[in-house]
Amino acid sequence: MGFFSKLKEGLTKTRDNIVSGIDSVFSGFSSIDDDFYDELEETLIMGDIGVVATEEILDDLKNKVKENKIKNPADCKQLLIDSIKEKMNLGENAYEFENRQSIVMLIGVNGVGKTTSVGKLAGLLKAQNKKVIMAAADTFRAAAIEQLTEWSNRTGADIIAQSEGSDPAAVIYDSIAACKARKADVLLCDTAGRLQNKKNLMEELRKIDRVIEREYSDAYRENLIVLDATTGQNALSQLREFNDVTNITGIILTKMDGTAKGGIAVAIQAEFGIPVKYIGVGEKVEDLQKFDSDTFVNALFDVDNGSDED
Ligand SMILES: Nc1nc2c(ncn2[C@@H]2O[C@H](COP(=O)(O)OP(=O)(O)OP(=O)(O)O)[C@@H](O)[C@H]2O)c(=O)[nH]1
Ligand SMILES: [Mg+2]
Repeated sequence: MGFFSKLKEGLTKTRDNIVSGIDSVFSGFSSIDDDFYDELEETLIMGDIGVVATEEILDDLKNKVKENKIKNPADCKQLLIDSIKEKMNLGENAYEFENRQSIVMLIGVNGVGKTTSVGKLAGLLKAQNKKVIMAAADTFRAAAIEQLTEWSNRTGADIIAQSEGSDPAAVIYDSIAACKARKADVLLCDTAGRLQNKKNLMEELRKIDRVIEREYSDAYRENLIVLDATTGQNALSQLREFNDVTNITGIILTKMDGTAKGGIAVAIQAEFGIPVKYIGVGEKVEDLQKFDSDTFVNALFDVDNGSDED
């Protein structure tokens, strides 16, 4: 199955959750009035689109309705789709790190898919003939290092690891040395999701930051937070916490296969202005792709995507 089909299938529950509700609003009203907008608002919020995004989308829709003198609720659907697409457009430099000598940190709470995403990203970059090194900076448990070693075998990306319990900043230090010696393009860093509290997390990330500043200050920095879509609104509070302690430059949204809460992608982007850069729809190396607002919203609304249908 191709990525679009998988995404579309993965978003089935989300679609049922949001789109069927929207469709019934569009068909249940004969005129565009306050009740119509209220009903639409409730449906979007129930679909995990979030309060902030919903308000912005509705303001935009109201303007478009006025401008185009639209009278029929059914004619609003396409305007709504367009408005969500615009909202989710990435900035131009979203993937700049791929073309630079860069260091990419993957952070996030326990079990969201950090290690898996490091492996999948390594696969994507290897396919572009990049020289990739993975840093096993989750030293909390031996299994994490083994898990990343498997991804190294699978993708052919190098791995730098120390033993369980060692200092994550020391692993980063070694990895930077390896990057310089081997002239690597991208350093992908796995991190631990089990830090007990915000203070520990802050200290660990600061220490890593200091090592990078000292040893690799010319590297392009990318800090990606990994969020599990199935956690819905909880993902927003995780992002808030991490954003307080470090400069998050993008989001990897995992487990978009089979969740009813895929609308969270829209909420996150609107609320924080931080782009969703990748989405995961499964456990295999090919199940991570760059986020594309057209593809995503088309899959969400079941609009045919001629270019990538399979
Ligand atoms: N269905 C699905 N499963 C995923 C996806 N991404 C990751 N997983 C699974 O989620 C589980 C946790 O993934 P990990 O990569 O180990 O998560 P982690 O954030 O590194 O976890 P810790 O190291 O324990 O903090 C694994 O079983 C993965 O296979 C996805 O996009 N879809
Ligand atoms: Mg892990």
